[in-house]
Amino acid sequence: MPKRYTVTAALPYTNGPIHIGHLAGVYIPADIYSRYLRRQGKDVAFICGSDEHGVAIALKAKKEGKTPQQIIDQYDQVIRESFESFGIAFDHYSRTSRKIHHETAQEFFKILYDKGVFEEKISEQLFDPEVEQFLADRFVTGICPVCQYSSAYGDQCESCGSSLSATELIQPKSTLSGAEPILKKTKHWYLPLNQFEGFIKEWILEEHQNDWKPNVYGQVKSWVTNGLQPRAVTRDLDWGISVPVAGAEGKVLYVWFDAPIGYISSTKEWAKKKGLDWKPYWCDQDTQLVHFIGKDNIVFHCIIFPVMLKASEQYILPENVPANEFLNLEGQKISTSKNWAVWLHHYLKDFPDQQDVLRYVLTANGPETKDNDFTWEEFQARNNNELVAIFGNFINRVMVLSHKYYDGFVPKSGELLKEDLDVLERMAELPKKIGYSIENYRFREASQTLIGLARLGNKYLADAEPWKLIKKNPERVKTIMNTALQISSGLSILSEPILPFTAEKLKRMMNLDPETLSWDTIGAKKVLLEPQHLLGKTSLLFQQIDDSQMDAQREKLKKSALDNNFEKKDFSPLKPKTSHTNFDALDLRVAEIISAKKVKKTKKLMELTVRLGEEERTVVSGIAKDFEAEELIGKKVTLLANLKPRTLKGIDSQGMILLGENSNGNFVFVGPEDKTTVSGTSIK
Ligand code: B3M
Ligand code: ZN
Repeated sequence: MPKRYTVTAALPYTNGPIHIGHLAGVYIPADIYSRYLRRQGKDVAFICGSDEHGVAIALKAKKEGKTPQQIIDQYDQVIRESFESFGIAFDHYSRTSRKIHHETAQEFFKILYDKGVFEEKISEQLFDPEVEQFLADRFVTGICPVCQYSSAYGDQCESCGSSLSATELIQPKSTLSGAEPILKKTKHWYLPLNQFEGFIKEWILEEHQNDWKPNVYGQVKSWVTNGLQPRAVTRDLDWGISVPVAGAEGKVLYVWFDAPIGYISSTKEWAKKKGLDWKPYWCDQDTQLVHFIGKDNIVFHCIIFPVMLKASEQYILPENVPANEFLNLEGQKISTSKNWAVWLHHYLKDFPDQQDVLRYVLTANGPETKDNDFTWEEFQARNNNELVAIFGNFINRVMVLSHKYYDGFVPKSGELLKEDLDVLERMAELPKKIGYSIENYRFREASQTLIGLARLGNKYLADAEPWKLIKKNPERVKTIMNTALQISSGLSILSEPILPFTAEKLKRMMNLDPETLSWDTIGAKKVLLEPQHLLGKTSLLFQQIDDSQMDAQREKLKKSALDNNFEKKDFSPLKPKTSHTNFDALDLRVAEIISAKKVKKTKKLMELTVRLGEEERTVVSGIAKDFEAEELIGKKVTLLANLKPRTLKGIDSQGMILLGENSNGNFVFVGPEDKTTVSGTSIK
């Protein structure tokens, strides 16, 4: 048993508010886990903070004509409020712009530097000649060399998840000016991940084969199989933490170098405030360190940060990194830029005091093992059929009957019959069962076991029918109601990690002292409510949600996405003027798709056979996410037919199909609308 727990949740970038995807993927699971541990009397530090450096923030500031400082101050506030209102109970929430973090990150860099860990290299990097700035990370986009996605960033492709260097991008383009970057020499410090391959293999691939989630383990494995490369941890940028060594003037730490150190600086700040020593939380082998993150952060938390920790020779390594997959929304990827999201501050306006409904739905349907879809239909169904009809209904019946029969005083139980003993027995098993699920990061399972207890209580009452017995056998009814009240108290205790607001409310209704009863009391089958205990006032725990509310939400989503796409879409700047000769050099043809199949082991690529008059050719196109193979057959498209062939995943692609985007950002064909167009003919 570990002595203490350091639980971290990914530091959100302060370049926008947070949405349900963040909550489901990271913050709710982390909060449930920490709340549960605290209830078991464990020493827990649940740590988070705002991630305030990096290009994403510098870019947002440029776009809005503000300073980065204004941007981070604005969103740090919004994000804090969202967390607080959803009951995400961090022990500490800091900011990476604080002095303590700058110092901690610089010190960390210095330790590795002094140990000679880094490689110092002068290399050619992308440089925007128009704004005179080096381009890294999100300052540059281009075609992903791995999956051909057209808007990969300079450090990562969000489509296939590959981690990239800006110079690997095909047809790179500056996001600042739209200019084509040139190469310019600059010096940087590299973390030689390649030298730590053996360490990662032994530590994760061998030791954690069975206890890490398959999605996490699998990603690490494929990284290691592809070979780890040295990675630059410094950048030429004017927003960030300056590199604390001579010869690095004007350079800052790469945001992914400083951000995870933010967990440490936030812990330091917390410990100082509490008069504690921070060190055991990061350096003592008896501490269990757990990182809650989304799947796009796996490489940083499972490879890069652990290598940093290991190389420093003074920190512990994470015991687990239970990364979640993504949550989609109404069948589409959640997207900030397309405004396809449910923002927490909007939700709260429309559903005040219903934080637990969202907590519950996002837990019950959490993307634990695969990407999942959030729909308003399911939200409504889970609220009405589970929270209202099962949990709320049970509590309401118990409370109303207790007030009616006994003026709110807990009746004394007579002899317990088999059916009473059975339910109490089953309740006594739950602390262990729910605890096991939570300790193993199976929060969906935990939520269903919890609802199972309310279901059990409901069924118990329905079978015992105290309302029918009250005249004939009032003594028996006392036992039934006493038993039902014990179950209600059990629910108020066990629901706390998942439904903290409901637990609070329920405890008030039952007039329970929140601190006196523990999970152990339930497990030990002790009486939770003594006879003659006076209950509090009854109120409804949950409210029915009707169709019109859901229609309104769906409408709102569609409308905001449309507005956003038409009014604010960032169209890439027009390219410089070109000559007719250049245009004439392109041979555009009408082509008919005659067969299609997905390219194995890729997400986006489709292998197509197209007919151009007499001729048939193979073309590989990145459309597999937007079309099914079957629907493509017979479609007429525009083909750039005289492009030099290119080999993609071992297939020779002879040409390029022209594509546009619809308002959802999906690919659509641009081309011959008229069905009579003959394939093979030139497009002029
Ligand atoms: N700021 C990235 C993200 O929001 C990020 C996490 C940092 S955790 C150290 O995806
Ligand atoms: Zn890619």
